[in-house]
Amino acid sequence: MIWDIFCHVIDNHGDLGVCWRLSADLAQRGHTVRLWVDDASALAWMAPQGCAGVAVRAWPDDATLHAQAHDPSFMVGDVVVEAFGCEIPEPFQALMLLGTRRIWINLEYLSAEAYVARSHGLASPVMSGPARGATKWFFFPGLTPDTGGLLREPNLAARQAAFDRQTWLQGLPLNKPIAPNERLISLFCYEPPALPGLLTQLSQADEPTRLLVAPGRPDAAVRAATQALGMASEGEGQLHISPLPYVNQTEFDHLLWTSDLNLVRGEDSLVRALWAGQPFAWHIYPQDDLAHHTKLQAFEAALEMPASLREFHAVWNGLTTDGLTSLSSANLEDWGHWSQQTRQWLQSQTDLTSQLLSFVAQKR
Ligand code: TRH
Repeated sequence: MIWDIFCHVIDNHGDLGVCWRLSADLAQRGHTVRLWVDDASALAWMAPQGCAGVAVRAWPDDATLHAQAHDPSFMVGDVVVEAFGCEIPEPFQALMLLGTRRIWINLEYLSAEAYVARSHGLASPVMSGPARGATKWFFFPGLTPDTGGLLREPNLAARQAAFDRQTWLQGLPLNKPIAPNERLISLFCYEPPALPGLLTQLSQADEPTRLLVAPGRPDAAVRAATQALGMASEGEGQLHISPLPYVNQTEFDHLLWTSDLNLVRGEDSLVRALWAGQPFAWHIYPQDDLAHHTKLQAFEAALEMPASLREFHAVWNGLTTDGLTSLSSANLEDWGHWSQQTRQWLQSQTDLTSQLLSFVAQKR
């Protein structure tokens, strides 16, 4: 099938990260995808190699849409996906009504809250605009079989089985080589209030830690925290800080598979941390109305997270100002055990792209 996927980048990298991953997964399963995006700049590092079968298109302006409307060779895809509630331009909606029926999917954000299973797969009648009377279908990613599932490419497990951690580490551009006994912690976060507490804890720990810091907001947050603590920017005591460059999505997986603890954020890196099967903690995207507190608690409950990891999440996400839970070997071992069990449970469910394909087949 031909797919038109619309992505509006609000902030950060998750909107494009998810849309690219879905597009590439569909293309690898033999579909043709046009990814319409208003800011594709992050693809330069996220997916510099592109993907056969995916054409990235600028968000269509009026002139483009006018030209398309008069171009007999242009056909709207069999499936149109509007990601995360972005509004498809009205002239494109008008084109969607011409010819054969298109399936219109509203792909939503991932959550473990109860409304997800209730709303997944529901029809949403279009009440106004040129597509008035048409139907959109809600498609909700989720953690249970009664939702749309999680993105998981068919070759992921094989890639993971063939991965060699040591070889990969040797190719990582670092400010100081990693010692054999160093623990590796990857950091991809916003501005966690407990970041200074984390740096202090790691610098005073019994064993040495290498903090591998993603560029952008995580790097800026670590710089601000070291400055506030009067700590050297490369760390002190048992902590050594190494800033990383942006890497593509495949390499980002390798970082998560390699690290002894992954501190991830947002939506897509959370899912990749789940597939990595290593201990991880989530810095949830903060919302002004504190809706992220409920979302975090639903996630913890759905995945039956151990109490010590919930405590870490509460402090890391600023729900409490208590001291940060210790990243002791015993805790990491516990969290690793839980993470592997969780991965196994999630792997037993059908992945998002397979579910989306079945859903579309059923609605056509
Ligand atoms: O960037 P994010 O914080 O995106 C967020 C969330 O999606 C959130 O739910 C949404 O509301 C908000 O954006 C607007 O985190 P996320 O979702 O993990 O996306 C990051 C993407 O960037 C992911 O696909 C992984 C990718 N990535 C790389 O490929 N290489 C890198 O070096 C890094 C740091 C990230």
